[in-house]
Amino acid sequence: MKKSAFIILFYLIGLYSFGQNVIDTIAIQDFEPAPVAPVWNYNGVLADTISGYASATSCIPGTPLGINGSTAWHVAAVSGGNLITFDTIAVPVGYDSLYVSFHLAGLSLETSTGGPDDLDYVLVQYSIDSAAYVSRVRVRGAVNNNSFWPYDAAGQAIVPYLPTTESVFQPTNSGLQMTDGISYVQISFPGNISSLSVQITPRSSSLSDSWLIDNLVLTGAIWCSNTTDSITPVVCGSYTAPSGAIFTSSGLYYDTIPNVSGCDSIIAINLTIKPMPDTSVTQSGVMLTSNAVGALYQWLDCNNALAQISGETGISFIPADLFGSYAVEVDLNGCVDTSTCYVIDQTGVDEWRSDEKQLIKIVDFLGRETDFISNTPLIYIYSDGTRERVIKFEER
Ligand SMILES: [Ca+2]
Repeated sequence: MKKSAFIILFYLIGLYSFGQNVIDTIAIQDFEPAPVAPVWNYNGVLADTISGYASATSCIPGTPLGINGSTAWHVAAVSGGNLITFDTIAVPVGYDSLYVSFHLAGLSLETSTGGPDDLDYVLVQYSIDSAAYVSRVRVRGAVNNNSFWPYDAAGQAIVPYLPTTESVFQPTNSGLQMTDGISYVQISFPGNISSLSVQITPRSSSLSDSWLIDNLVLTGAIWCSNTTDSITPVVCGSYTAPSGAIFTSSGLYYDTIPNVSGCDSIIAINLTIKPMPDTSVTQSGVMLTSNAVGALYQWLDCNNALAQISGETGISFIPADLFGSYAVEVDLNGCVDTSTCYVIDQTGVDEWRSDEKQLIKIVDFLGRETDFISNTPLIYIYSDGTRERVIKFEER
């Protein structure tokens, strides 16, 4: 069955917007044996990597050595510093801002005391667009030495890329530093730079002064606008929304698709679904009658590529040929569908030799039952299913 006249009327009623921050990971180094993509590669040799959880004899037994027990970069007893240069990343255009961040813990893995001292540090430097490296953040052990803290300590070192001077972050007191220990470092950059490189140098004077670094990430952020549209489709049968959702009844629906900037386009769909016409046909003798009520009809010749049969636009149809196959195209308020084909075979009917047949009814050429009318072509239908075309002329 073909379905046509699929009428969709789009009305743009309104357009307004609200924003959201779209965050993309441009590069990441998680220090795993098989690092996740997009990998932020580096030059230099990591002093050590370590995974799992701190031992019972450490300063914080059971605390993760990498994020959630994963692998981290570990530096202890490297008095000259373990300088690692993370590759220059070409920044894709379109970001409003960029962030370099990593997670940090300062521990003593050997003993229940100890931990990074004032002279131990993690230095973070950056280079924008291949310019000279700028020393921007230095996290130190406590002013009073022998401090330690896990990845979930509360202290943060969050700075913009300017000024190009070093900011120092460190706790004051010795021992466990859940509040002042710096566990997160972040430097923000404008989105219009072309490339960015970072150097990180953890420095540790002894085996009881461990720096643990994990999940170095370059993040791109875009502030984009959600958009909201409203459409009023009027369709036949069912409706496929822009997202691909299919609706089969009228109503108000909301559909969400990505817009050009990566935010959401939220579409209010005030949907009207019109019913498809009934395409069933009742066959009575040689007469076919569509069961659709109140529609437009066009009878078709199935043996001639569904060609329209001229003038046959009534609800009922009696073919002129003795043998044929016919269908009806029904148009109900603009929703058009076509019936299957029905075979009419009158070759065995001899309407002149049926003595017993009785007239059942008279129909006009639109298939409507009627009384006898003179000077008008009519069809007589008999009890044995045969029919006769009759026109009687009367003088006026
Ligand atoms: Ca890791």
